[in-house]
Amino acid sequence: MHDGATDTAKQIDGEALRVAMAHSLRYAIGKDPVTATLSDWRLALTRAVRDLVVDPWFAATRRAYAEKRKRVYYLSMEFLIGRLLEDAIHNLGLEAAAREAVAAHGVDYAALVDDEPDAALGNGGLGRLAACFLDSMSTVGVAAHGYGIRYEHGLFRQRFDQGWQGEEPEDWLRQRHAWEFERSEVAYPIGFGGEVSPGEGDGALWTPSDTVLAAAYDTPIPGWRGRWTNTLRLWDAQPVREFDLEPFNRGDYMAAAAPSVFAETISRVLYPDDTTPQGKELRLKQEYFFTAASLADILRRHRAMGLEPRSLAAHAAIQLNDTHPAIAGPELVRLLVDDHGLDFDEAFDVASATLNYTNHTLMPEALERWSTDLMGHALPRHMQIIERIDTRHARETKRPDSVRIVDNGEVRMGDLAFISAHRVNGVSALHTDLMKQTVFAELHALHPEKIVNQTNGVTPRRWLYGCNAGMRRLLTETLGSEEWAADLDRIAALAPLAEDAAFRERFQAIKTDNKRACAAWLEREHGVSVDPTAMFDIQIKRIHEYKRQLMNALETAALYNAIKADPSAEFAPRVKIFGGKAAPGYAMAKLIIKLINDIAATINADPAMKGRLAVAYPANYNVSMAEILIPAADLSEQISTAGKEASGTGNMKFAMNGALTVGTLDGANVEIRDAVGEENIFIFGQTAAEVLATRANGYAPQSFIDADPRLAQVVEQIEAGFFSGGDGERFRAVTENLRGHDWFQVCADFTSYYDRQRVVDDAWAKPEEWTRKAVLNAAGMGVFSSDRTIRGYAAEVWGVTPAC
Ligand code: GLG
Repeated sequence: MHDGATDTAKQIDGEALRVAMAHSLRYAIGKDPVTATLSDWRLALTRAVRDLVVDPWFAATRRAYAEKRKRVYYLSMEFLIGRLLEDAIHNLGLEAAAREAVAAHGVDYAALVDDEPDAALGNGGLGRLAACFLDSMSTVGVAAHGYGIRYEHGLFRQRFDQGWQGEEPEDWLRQRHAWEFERSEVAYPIGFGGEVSPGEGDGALWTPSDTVLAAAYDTPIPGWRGRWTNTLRLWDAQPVREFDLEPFNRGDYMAAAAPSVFAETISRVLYPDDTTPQGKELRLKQEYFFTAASLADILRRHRAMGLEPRSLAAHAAIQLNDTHPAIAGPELVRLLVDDHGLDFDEAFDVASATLNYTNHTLMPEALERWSTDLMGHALPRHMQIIERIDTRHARETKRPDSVRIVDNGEVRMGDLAFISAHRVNGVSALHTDLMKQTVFAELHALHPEKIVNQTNGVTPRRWLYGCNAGMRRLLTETLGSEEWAADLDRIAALAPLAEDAAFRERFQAIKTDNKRACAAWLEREHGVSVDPTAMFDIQIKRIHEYKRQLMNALETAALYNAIKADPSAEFAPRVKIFGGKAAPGYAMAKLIIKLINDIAATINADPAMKGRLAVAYPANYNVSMAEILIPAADLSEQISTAGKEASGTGNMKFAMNGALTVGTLDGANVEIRDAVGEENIFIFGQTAAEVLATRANGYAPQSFIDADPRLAQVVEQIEAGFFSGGDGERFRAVTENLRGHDWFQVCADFTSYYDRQRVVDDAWAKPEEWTRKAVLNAAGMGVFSSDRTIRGYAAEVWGVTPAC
């Protein structure tokens, strides 16, 4: 690892960048400075910065070829990349120059950066992980391509109508996407449906009934200081021909445009549900579309290097991000057998030596299954190959009945991915253990070498260096250079400084500044005013029952009751902040959003709560909002039912920025506790094993409600319409569920959670001690850099040696 900021990135000063910006504005954007809008200036700066990325990008590509580097292909249905301009500026060390250049044009830098739309091509953790991995693969120098879909509409925009979630389409591509390079010369035909007739040997001839084109768009992803740069290639679905001439000539213009409507639908919109896949034909087509295009591209590149298809695994490792691209197994076999003449067994050996699969959830409803009818209809040749893979596996493992990919008229994509993969990984130590014991128990017994753990991480460039300028300066000064951003283990040097009062004071001052900025933003953009000296207690993530935003809301209401009952009682002043979207079809999650907003309205309207308790739920949580909230957090809520959150990654971002965690022993929380020390984290609730035992012993949530009057009171208030203008019906589904089923055991953990929050209050009352813990949290976060994660995949999954 090196120090210093020269490297491959071209150094450029403010004056040179000013000139480059002026040139781009004129000749790339076609605007006169006299009439240029903020967006025009942003596009001009983006183009100028992109120009600086191109040379290091070519250099990395040439080096990958020259050194015959094995390539990594990361196939993901989602890349939640957010904004790119500032990230690139930071990675390339251009911030001072960019600020100077923008100011010289009389434009406000913060406003310019803020003008960029978020690229929201993902739902939540899974998609954001893919984005962090892109950044880390470029930073550590893994020669890689990300492959995904260039959705025209990313995740919907959320608004609140009287506290109810409403959805609006997102249209980030309405403006030109200034980072990408359109590669109209790279386009592959992708077939669907049709007929299969026998071919030679194991081969077959598939004649699809419909075909679309997958057209490539490339975005360069520069790593730290441009030492390495990779490519994110997103596929856009286009018609093979725009028009059917025959109906057009007849004057039937709608029918004439039909092929283009079908094709464009495929990359039109991101499915907005992250845990319950809909068995919709369009979804299957999206999955096949981008997987097939990516594999065609991978094989083309392999052949272009003069290599035989048989040798693919020696030169390429393909990572399947969840089961979404699991059709890669059968598709690769199809290409090798039908197009390249390998026999089936040989082809499957190549495929299963090249592919790897990451599992992100144990919830059975989240593992994809496709009906054999749908699969056989949409992808008839693949259905044949899937059956053959299934039969071969059953024969080889001599277990014909226990594990079948095709079962009960369904194709089980988790099992298909497992069997087609060289390595299968979980995303935290606990999750990987549970994978072995539950969903993949039988397959694990048959293939004990396959499952490995790779605990998630997050990129410290975006989630510390980029979003927390105060901490960046403090760390750089304390650690002697900016290199901590690419070597986060160095942050461990903060640990002894936790005992230094002067250091603590500076650390705390940064947090206070961030909270002030966050409060100003809440006021300006969302019309809520909060006290920046109160504890900022934040839960931001998708709204899901297992993540238990409901438990947080109930605790908030119980705290409100307690303050009302005894105004002199000492509770820490708190601002509870929620952020997150519910899948549009997930009724219970949407009801929970409304409940949070109703509780918020009641509390915020009560003058007795002034300076004591406030609730904010800013609408439309996204990556850019996270970049404002996380640096301002004192307390991070990671309160899922143990055994349900595979890893979590928000938990890491918060701790890195000096927030303390209140959380269950779930996912990566367990490893965070190990890293920061038990006394510096607030753990509560049942363990994963206890959750299972509670359920096995006939869980009766009502008995927990009866046992805790604080919980009972809140549930009764909700039933009486206390928070909802007397409407006792509104939340009936919530309270009936709490009393009757409560699958995620909110009631079982409530008491432990409430009591732990009071321990948090006590800790808040000792500010020096709190800050000491906060410093120790940040100091323990080296291991949660996604650079560490990527080095782990490189060594244990892909068999590649990073270049940097
Ligand atoms: C999943 C899991 C998270 C995990 C993330 C990335 O639910 O616990 O951190 O993937 O591995 N659907 C998700 O976001």
